[in-house]
Amino acid sequence: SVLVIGANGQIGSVLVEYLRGIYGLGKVVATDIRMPEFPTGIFEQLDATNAGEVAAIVRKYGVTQIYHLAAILSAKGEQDPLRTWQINMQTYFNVLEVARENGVSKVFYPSSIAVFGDRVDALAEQWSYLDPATVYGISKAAGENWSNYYFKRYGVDIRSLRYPGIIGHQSMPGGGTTDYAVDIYHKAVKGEAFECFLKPETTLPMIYISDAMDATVRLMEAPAEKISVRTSYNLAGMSFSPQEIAQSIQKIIPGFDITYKPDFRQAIADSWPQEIDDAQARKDWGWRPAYSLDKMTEEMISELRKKYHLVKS
Ligand code: VAH
Repeated sequence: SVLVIGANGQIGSVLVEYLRGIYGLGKVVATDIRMPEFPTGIFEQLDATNAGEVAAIVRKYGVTQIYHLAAILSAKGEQDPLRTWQINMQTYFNVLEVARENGVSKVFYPSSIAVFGDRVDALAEQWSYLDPATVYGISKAAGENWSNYYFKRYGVDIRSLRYPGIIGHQSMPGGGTTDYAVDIYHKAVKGEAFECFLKPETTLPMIYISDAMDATVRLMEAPAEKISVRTSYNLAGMSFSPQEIAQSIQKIIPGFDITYKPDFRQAIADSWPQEIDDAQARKDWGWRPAYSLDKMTEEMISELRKKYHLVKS
């Protein structure tokens, strides 16, 4: 079976459905700290900071792959730094040890563009220096190095992607700095104005959820000998600023209005690169993004209009 930890999250909730489509409903075990209102398949309540609980689930379902999608994100993580570090690291140590002790064949570890800091200017390369500005980014950079350690010392086959900001219509993000790029579509579709917590020209690396899912499974399905990066692969979809995504939306919803009221998240965004060089992922396992900003906008608006029952009759 495939175990997803953090199945209620922005990525986890979409990844569970994507994996069920590939491996079958009975082969994917979704878990999170709270039961969802409407489970759509096998779901177990799991506090991943508890090693015994993680081990019990792995044994109960004969887990062969673990996707670790639980973490406190960049903005929320700054409210209580030591708790963020403790939760983000303890959950991952439990995954690493349970995988090692139970012969789990593959582990997916999500890293982030948040591992890059002020030493990187506009373009983040695969081996750029990591000086993360947030506790979340510090925990992700540490997790990358632990992944590399468990691969080299114990042979645990851990694979990882540095996700850009992920944008999708299926789930709401929580506590991130890139979350504005999801909220903006919901407001536009409902005919509401959007107040953006970043400056209009703040360009950030982003990726559409479908491309993120495709990249994740493509990486996990690649032959082990193709994987040359055991910390974490840079992954790029597209880069845009709030004013550019607003302009993309206004091509379909001309009356859409945006205002700007930068808050503490501006400093987090300013510490991140504007562009990502993902040449290594393209070379090693054939990564190619399929979505441009306008193609994503078209799909986000049409999907959200359905979700809000606003489809033009
Ligand atoms: C965040 N969406 O904003 C997450 C992600 C690239 C950003 O790590 O914290």
